[in-house]
Amino acid sequence: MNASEEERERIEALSDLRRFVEILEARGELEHISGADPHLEMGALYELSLRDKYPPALMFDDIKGCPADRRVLTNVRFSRIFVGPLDLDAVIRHRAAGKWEEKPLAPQEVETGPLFENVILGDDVNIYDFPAVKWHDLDGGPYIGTECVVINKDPDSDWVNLGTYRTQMQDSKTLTVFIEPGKHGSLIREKYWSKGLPCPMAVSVGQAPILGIVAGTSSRSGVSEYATAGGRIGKPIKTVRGKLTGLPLPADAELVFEGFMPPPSEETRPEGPFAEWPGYYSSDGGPQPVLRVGAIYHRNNPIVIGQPPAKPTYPGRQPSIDGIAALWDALEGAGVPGVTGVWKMDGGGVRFINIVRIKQMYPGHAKMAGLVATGARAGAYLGRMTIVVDDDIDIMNPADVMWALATRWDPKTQTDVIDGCWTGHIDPALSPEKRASGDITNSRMIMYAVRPYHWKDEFPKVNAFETPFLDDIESKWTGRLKFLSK
Ligand SMILES: Cc1cc2nc3c(=O)[nH]c(=O)nc-3n(C[C@H](O)[C@H](O)[C@H](O)COP(=O)(O)O)c2cc1C
Ligand SMILES: [Mn+2]
Repeated sequence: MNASEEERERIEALSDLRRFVEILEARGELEHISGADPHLEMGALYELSLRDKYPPALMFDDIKGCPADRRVLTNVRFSRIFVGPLDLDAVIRHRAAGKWEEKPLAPQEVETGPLFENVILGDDVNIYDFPAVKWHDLDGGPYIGTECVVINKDPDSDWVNLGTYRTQMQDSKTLTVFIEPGKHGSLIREKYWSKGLPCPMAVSVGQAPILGIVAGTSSRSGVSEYATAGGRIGKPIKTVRGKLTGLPLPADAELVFEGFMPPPSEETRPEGPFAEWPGYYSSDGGPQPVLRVGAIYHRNNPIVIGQPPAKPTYPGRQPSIDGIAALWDALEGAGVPGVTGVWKMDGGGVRFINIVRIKQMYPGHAKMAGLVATGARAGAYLGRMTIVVDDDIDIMNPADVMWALATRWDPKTQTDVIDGCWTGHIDPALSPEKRASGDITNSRMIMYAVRPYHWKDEFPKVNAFETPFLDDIESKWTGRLKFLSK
C-alpha cells in the first residue's frame, strides 16, 4: 500500500466506526472476545492488552448478562492506523501540519440515519439493556461512557459543543456526567441552570472515531467540534435531530442517550470513584448532576466504544504527540529560541514530566525554557517536574535523561521549586486539606540538567564516539562481526 492509499484508508477509518472495524480486521489488529464478564473480567482483559505499544482493538461480544447483539470495542484511539509512529519526528510533522481547527467544516443535517434504526422512548427506556461494564473493582459503578461524546448547545448562540466526559450508569433512566469545572460542556450547562432551566444534553457512546478524538481535545470556545471533525476528514459530519431536545446527533452513531440535566439544586447523585489515567482511583464519590434519559437511539448490533484509563507505565499507554507538539508550540510562541525537542518522560503519562531540549545560546536561556514550559498551558496542567537538557541528549530515552541529571545537574544550584501551580482533582498527591479548601494547586520542580552556560566550554568532554565516525566504522564491519549483525 502506498502512502496515499494508506492515508485514504486512514481517513475512511476515522470517518466510520464500522469501516474502522473492517480495516483493522483485515490488518490483523483486532481481536474478538466472546462471553467475557462485564464485571471486572473485561477490564482485566483490557489491561492485559496494553503489553504492546500499539494494543490490539478488542471487540467484546456475547457479553455476559447483556443482550447478545450489543458489543464493546476498545483501543480505538490507540490503534496503529491512527497513531502512526511515536517519536520526535512525528511531533515535528504534527507541528508542521498545523492545527486542525483552522479549517472547520460545518456539519450537515439529514432527515434520518442508521442511528434511528431503533428508537426507544419514555417508559421503555432502560439503560441497563446496554453493556454495564465495571472496569476496575473500586469504580463507583458501571461506566457506559469512557470515550463518549457529550453534546450540548449554547443557549445564546448556534455553538454546539462536543466533549468527552466520563458517564456513569446510576439507574435504568439516569446517568451522571462528570465534567471538570471550566470545560465547555460545564460552562454551557451552567447557562441553563442560571435561568433555572434543565440543560438539554445527549451522550453518544459509539461513533465515528474522529468524533471521539475531537471531543477529547479542546477546540476554541464557540467552535463546534463537529466542524473541527469535518475539517479534519474533509467532509461534513452528518447529523440528525434529537427527538426530545432537537440537538444534532451523529447520524451514524451507534448508541445515543438523550435527555435533560436539571440544576444540581434539584438533584445530584454520588459519582465515582473512577480509576483514572495517573494510575489511581480519584474523585471520591462526590455529588454530580444527573442526566434524566428520555430517549435511547441505537443501530442494530450497536458498538459501544470502551476506553478505560490505566496506569501510565503500560507500554500501551502511549505518549500524546498532540500534547507534546502543543508544548513545543507554546515555547516557540513565548519566544524561547533554540528548542530542538520536547517530550514527556515515561511514567508520568501524558502530563506530569516535561522534558525540553535546547541548544544553549546565552546565559539564562535554560532558565527561560524551564520557566515557560512549566507555566505554559500545555505543560502546566497536572505537572510535577520539568527537566531541561542539552542538545546531545536523546530525550525519548529515559536512561539518557537520567544520565544528564546524574552528570550535569547540581541539585542545590540548578533547581527551582515553584508553589501554587495549576493541577486537577485527579492529582493523587493533592492533600485532603487542599481538596477540601478548593486549593487545587501543587508545586513544581524545574531541573536544569544542562552544562552551566558560563563554564560550558570547560565542562569535561563526553567520551562516547560520535556519528558519522561511528556509523562509518559500523558499516565497514557489519557482516564480518557477529555482534554487529544481530
Ligand atoms: C478518554 C478521555 C476521557 C476523558 N474524561 C474526562 C472526564 O471524565 N471529565 C472531564 O472533564 N474531562 C475528561 N476528558 C478531557 C476532556 O474531554 C477534554 O478536556 C476536552 O477538551 C473537553 O472538551 P471541551 O474543551 O469542549 O470542554 C477526557 C478525555 C479523554 C480523551
Ligand atoms: Mn469545546
